[in-house]
Amino acid sequence: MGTVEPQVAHSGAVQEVTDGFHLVIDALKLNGIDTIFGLPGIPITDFTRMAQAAGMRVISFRHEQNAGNAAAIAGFMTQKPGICLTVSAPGFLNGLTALANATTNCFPMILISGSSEREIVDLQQGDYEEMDQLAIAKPLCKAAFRVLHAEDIGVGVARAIRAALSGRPGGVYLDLPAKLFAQTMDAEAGKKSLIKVVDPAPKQIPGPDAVKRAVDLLKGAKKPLIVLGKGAAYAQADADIRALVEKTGIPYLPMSMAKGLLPDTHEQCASAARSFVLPEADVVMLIGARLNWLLSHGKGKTWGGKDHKEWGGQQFIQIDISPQEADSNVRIDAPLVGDIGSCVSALLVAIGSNWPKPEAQWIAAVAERKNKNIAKMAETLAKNPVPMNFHSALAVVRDIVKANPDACLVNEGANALDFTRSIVDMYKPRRRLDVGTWGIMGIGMGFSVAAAVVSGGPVIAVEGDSAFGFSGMEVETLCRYNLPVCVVIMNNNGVYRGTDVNPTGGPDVAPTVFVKGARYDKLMDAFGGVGVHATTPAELRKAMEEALRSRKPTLINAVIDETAGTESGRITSLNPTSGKKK
Ligand SMILES: Cc1ncc(C[n+]2csc(CCOP(=O)(O)OP(=O)(O)O)c2C)c(N)n1
Ligand SMILES: [Mg+2]
Repeated sequence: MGTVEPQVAHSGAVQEVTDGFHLVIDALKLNGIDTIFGLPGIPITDFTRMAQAAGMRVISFRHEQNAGNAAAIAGFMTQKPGICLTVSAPGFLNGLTALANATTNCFPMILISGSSEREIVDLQQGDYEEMDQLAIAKPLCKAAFRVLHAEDIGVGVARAIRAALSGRPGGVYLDLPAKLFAQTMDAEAGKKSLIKVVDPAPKQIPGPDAVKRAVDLLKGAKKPLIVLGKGAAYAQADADIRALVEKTGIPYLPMSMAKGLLPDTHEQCASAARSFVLPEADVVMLIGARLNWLLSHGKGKTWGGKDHKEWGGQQFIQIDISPQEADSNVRIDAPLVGDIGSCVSALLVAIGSNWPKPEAQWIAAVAERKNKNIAKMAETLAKNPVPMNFHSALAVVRDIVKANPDACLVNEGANALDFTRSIVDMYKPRRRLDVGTWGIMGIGMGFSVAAAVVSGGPVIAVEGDSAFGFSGMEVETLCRYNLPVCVVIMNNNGVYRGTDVNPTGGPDVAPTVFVKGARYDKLMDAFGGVGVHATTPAELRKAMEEALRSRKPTLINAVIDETAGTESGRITSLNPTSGKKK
């Protein structure tokens, strides 16, 4: 229990007192939270010092958005809420994008922000960094709380933890006005006011009827398919999920961040036959995957519909912790509501030990497509064009990840994202960390820092040159904490490509184009890390091997053919096109 200097009470007796600073730290520690990602300033500078003095790991960033992204992904990796700590108004706003992104992705995090004086803020009298932060945070997170009195800190922290972790996880905002930190109270009473949260993410057992309905539907399937989402990865029910996939023998598709839940090289993995299995399947079991845009809303041509709105012929089983998820886009025939671990283990019991494997014809058809596409990809990967392109560079990354299956792979960009997702196989759960539901740029260095801090192991970050720019200053953070992160920048001179020209012939370059031949590696040199300029796959391989061996913060500027990418990577079709004839 942290206490401040003893105070002499009127009676002359010495009274141990504590204060808001110490109570927040004690409340977090009591709940097993040992790391804070943040950025100091008024009113939380002393908080960061005291947290470090109390034995917490305090990781300071150069911009709050990166600290917030770090907290969010730490939450995803550990099932403990990641903590992001920011100063009032501008710092808070900088953290807010990460909080909203965490909520969208169902990552548990708590954004703790200092705020200015309530009396002044509420009368809009122009305080230092004045802002009604609670009101602004509310629509962007799962829950938002403010604590005004030291004796309520225990409850405030407990409520934030429960809200972040229970049910569908998400982002929580905790507003701590400056005055709270200095408030004192009797240390013993303070200690008693803290809450160690019991069972913060209670199991939610699915109803037996719902389990039976799901199993009956699966039993009748001729061409079943399982889709694993990042909810399935988050659940940490890895062995049971694998058992369910293997006992049923059903082909499965991992969504991006579910890659590695089973090794991508698993014989039932249908990733390489995605465009075949989605329209062909008759019963699809979604495990922690939502039918949002990433799955074309469960309808349209991707699913065998004739136009973009028509449903395919599939029937769906959806395992989700939220009872409101079913029917969000198309009919869900068998919703299975509960936590994924409980749902999957209930299914395992229900399917028993002699579940019939899917029809051989279906398995063979999937295998044929898959093997054809894998062979085609192998041919492309074997080429060694000059200049290097995404494929020849990623063939190297693929080998390095295979040799280091425990490494986390952070990934953002457009082409740099899509090609990496399809080329680089993952072998272990929760190792692939990427742009998630929103396809957001800027997660790169925040995720990398957190992945290294949380796992203690190596991290490889494959970054588009544009994507990297959103959080690039955090390479200093990588160096400051000496983190084993190897950043590989797929440098094609711009957003999607480096070839656009200004149609007016004016002096400004096109909006998608950057400085040609930029040397991102020199950024790393500036802070004492290892910077490497790589123009061939051999140079890239050597630099990556060395980075993984040395565990030194490394940035490799991989020079990629500037003509190699496509507009928006694989989602070109989402670009609105002008209705006006050219
Ligand atoms: C916060 C945010 N801003 C903008 C975008 C739009 N956007 C999508 S991908 C991308 C960058 C693509 O370029 P790069 O990272 O260099 O990848 P490349 O396709 O060139 O490999 C941008 C700006 C976004 N997704 N998120
Ligand atoms: Mg680029």
